[in-house]
Amino acid sequence: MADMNTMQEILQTGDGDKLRELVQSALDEGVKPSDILNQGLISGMDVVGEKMKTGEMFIPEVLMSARAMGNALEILKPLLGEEGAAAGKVIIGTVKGDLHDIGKNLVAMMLESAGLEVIDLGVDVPPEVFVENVVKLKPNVVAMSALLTTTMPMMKATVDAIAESGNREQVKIIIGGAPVNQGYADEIGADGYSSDAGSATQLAKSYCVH
Ligand code: B12
Repeated sequence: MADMNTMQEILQTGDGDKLRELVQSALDEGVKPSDILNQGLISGMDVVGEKMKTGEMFIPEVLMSARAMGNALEILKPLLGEEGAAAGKVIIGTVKGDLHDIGKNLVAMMLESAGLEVIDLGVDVPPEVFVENVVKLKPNVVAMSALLTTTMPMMKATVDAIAESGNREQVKIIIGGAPVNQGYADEIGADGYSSDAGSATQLAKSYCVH
């Protein structure tokens, strides 16, 4: 029998090859891809998130888990597509002037693993590039990351640019990154803020599932 607890444990060790094997054998046993995703991988990543908060796991280990999850997702992605379309579309990027992307990448991976379609615009993304992609891709959610106090104002500039383009009503805007908080989100007119990748996923999903 496929054992979801083992899957969660292997995810925490960051062993991508072993995790792929476990996912494949669960599929061979007839376990539904969405059950593997939710009970094995996402639950496993929840534990990783908790351990990160309590200081039991450090960033390099978290990244290894995230990468292992990415490996396993490669197997599941096409199969999940068969079960139902992505629950929503998110564009994500680190704002102009800011090159920090570890947190953004974690958030992007978690969103993907929650079944959302994620378009990653990368780092140093100017407001006009966010706007172009809102127009072109019509996402449900725009997610912005900033790690520097000097680049936080770019979040406001981006919210304003989206509003000026006439698309503000069509998207929800969420922000995150160490210097940012809920108060800042309110101040610049963003729809939401999350302090970590786990709650970012719940927030984004709440804006996607209709
Ligand atoms: C790694 C790092 C770097 C790396 C970045 C590598 C990379 N590929 O990202 C390098 C060495 C390149 C770097 C460069 C610089 N850095 Co730096 N860097 C850091 C460091 C040590 C860790 C950041 C990190 O990755 N954290 C781990 C991730 C997982 O956490 P996170 O990003 O906060 O993300 C989580 C949440 O915030 C949230 N989240 C993140 N994004 C989003 C988005 C959304 C939508 C949501 C909902 C949630 C969310 O979820 C994530 C996962 O839980 C921090 C110190 C620190 N402890 O934060 C300094 C820090 C951010 N850097 C700092 C500085 C000053 C710089 C430089 C200016 C240094 C210099 N003089 O050149 C340059 C700037 C370069 C630039 N233009 O961006 C300062 C910023 C000070 C400030 N208040 O502005 C810090 C705080 C260090 C310090 N104490 O001085 N840095």
